[in-house]
Amino acid sequence: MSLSSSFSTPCFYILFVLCSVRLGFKCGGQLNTPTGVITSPNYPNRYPHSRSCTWDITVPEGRRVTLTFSDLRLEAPSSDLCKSDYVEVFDELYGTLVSLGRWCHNIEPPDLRSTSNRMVVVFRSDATTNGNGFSARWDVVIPEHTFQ
Ligand SMILES: [Ca+2]
Repeated sequence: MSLSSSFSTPCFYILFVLCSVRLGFKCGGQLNTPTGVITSPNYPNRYPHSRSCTWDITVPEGRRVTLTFSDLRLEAPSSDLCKSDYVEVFDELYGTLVSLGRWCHNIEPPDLRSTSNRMVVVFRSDATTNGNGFSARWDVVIPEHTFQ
């Protein structure tokens, strides 16, 4: 049996999906719990190449999201632009996602806070060189001031 024909069997496909999950090829997702931890695939071991993960955190209307990094060790960039491997965090402002910043190498982001009830975290790695990745915790908070 050739590799291509064995790959097309349902059994092989299920094994492929299970292995992909186990090896951290699947990442990101919709998150709606009040608190939790986001890590790069395979953390604290080295993350795989060519990954793109998006975590979309949504908390109840009127609440805010804080994000606190406890570790960040990504590939050192060749320039200061974080183009190879990076973590980028977005806030939703009037229905549009606005970047709060992009971080790479070992520069840990400051504690971040959304202005809405949604925060989006994106992790990207390119095809060469990796690191141990990152770990960050999000929490739901009640804003001190409400203008209603
Ligand atoms: Ca890389």
